[in-house]
Amino acid sequence: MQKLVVGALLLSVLSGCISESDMGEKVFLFPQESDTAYVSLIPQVKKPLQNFTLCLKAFSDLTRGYSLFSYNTRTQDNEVLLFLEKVGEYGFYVGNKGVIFKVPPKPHDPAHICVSWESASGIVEFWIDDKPVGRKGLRKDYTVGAEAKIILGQEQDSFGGHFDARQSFVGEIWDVSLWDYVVPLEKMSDRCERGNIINWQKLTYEKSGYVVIKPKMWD
Ligand SMILES: *[C@@H]1O[C@H](CO)[C@@H](O)[C@H](O)[C@H]1NC(C)=O
Ligand SMILES: [Ca+2]
Repeated sequence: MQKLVVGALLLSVLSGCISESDMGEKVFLFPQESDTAYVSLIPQVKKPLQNFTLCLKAFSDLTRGYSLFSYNTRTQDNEVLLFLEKVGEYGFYVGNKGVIFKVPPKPHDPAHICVSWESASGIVEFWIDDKPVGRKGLRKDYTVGAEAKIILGQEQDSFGGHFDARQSFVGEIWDVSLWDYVVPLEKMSDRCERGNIINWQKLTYEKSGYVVIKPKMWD
């Protein structure tokens, strides 16, 4: 299985990453602060996760904290959560336990964020703009639940709800990918990211409230 996926990744590199659907060169734009605008991502497969890698790109000039990726199960808030705590400080949560990664603030550029987690060691590896920011540990031996609501634009405090406008995202998010294994991030090609759980080129989603789909302004 692992070999097949690596093969598929290689193939997509060789074939030059042809877009297969509408979101390929597009972004979700969250134009206003609200507690109603969000996008719910439907995973291609639902399975418990012992290892995963999440990548996304985002632009925002908010100076308060905001949610970038909120994955809740019925029984666990913040099952997986990527949250900007404040400018230059990212929080990453698994099973409602968090670690912080500090990065030099650069508020007016888009950020390319990749983070992986491995249950066997609990190690979280955090990358910004193709550079490692650090490794920390949390929730060793934990398994992330399969039945999840995956929300962009809002931070969930229940299964698919309890949003707070002060934690909402205002800006643009694109190229969201989720894999069910630890991708070697040093080999992550900027343009050929295709997760086997969430794949931007074959995205299934539901959007709600004031969310606009626009062409990418940045790669
Ligand atoms: C998770 O990764 C470990 C290696 O760290 C591997 O031994 C294990 O089989 C993986 N689990 C799954 C479900 O893929
Ligand atoms: Ca929450």
